[in-house]
Amino acid sequence: MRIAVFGADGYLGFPLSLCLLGRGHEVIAVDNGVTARRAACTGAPSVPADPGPLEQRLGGTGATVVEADVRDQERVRQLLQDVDVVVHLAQQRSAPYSMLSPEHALETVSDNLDSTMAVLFACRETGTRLVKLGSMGEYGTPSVPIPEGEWTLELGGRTARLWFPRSPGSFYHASKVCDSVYLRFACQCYGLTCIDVQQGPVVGVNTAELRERNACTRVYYDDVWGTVVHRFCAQASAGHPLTVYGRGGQTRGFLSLADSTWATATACEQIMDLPAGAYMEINQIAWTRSVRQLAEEVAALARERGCPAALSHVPNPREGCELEEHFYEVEAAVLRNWGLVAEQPQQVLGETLDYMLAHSRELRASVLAPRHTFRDGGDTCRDGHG
Ligand code: USQ
Repeated sequence: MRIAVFGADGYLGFPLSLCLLGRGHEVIAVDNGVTARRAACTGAPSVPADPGPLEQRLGGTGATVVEADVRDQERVRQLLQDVDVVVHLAQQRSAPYSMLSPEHALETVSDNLDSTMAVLFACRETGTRLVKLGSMGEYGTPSVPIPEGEWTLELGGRTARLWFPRSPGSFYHASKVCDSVYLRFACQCYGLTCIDVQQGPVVGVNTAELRERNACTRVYYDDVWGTVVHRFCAQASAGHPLTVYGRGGQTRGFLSLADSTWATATACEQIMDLPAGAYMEINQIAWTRSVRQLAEEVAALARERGCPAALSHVPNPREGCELEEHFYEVEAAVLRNWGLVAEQPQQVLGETLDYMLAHSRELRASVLAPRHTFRDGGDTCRDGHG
């Protein structure tokens, strides 16, 4: 199949492109380099700091690399001619970034909306099927199990198949809710075919294809772009306490980078079997952990490697926007049915820690502690990072 990957230079996009190529697909890898520029503005280097130009990193694979802004409707229409499936990853993907200031909130919601609308209308015209990366954070943390797809509501003696209620915890997550609303409607109205992948935080630095090419993806560890496990591993490697926000009972559904690329590549193949007009939601997670448990596991692995790692419960910068103790259970039957054999947390955490230890000299100490809160919405950012 011909598959376009929008956001191919990101943490997920690059390994996904390699995975699709490995499965024999033709890949059009599209990016405009904005994530690296945004990260530079918040003083946040990735590890490695510069993995090199995408064209070079995909050299010899047969992938077509295109520099393009996917908010540009006309450009997206051209790019999707004769493309079977597009994977849309080209969005602002950090919850903390979206909470830095009113400008960052607006940038997040408008960029994410513009790109989704451009992709949606191009798909309508070209008949390209869409695999869209959403977020488990669309649902928040309700005190009941989160179903996969629609659920049955009984009210007033009647029943209805409805969407599960959304409860986003940042403007970023809210932008993902909007994406889902527009895409579901476009499937119903225009006969678009879409898999909306509600994914939990992705963990890890490696996939089979990255290992084979001895290549790296962009891994962030700072308080704006770094996700929790990458931060804990970087902190342990740099001798910094592991910053558990608040009580640390925040529980999420995680999966490894290798499992995420496998699952998204499988979605690209499975979507061809869906009837036109189908809108399918999947919950892309493999295992659940609380933040506190993760910190304890990373600290234990670090101690095994001779690093004296300690936990520090710091005031939660997301106070008021997330619960620190809650019930969390997620239905994730689709991935199981597709045959995912998930990598185990112990292995993924150990590998990520070893990666950070190997790069410990590159780690920037100033971005390891939280610098911004969700509620102050801008002043620290303006003061600290212009
Ligand atoms: N946390 C800590 N200490 C830290 C950093 C984070 O305790 O140093 C906690 C946060 O308070 C939060 C949890 O860890 O409760 C997860 O935070 P995160 O930064 O790892 O992930 P999040 O902001 O939720 O966003 C990430 C990705 C996003 C994706 C989302 C899936 O950046 O693109 O959509 O995970 S989900 O979390 O299910 O919404």
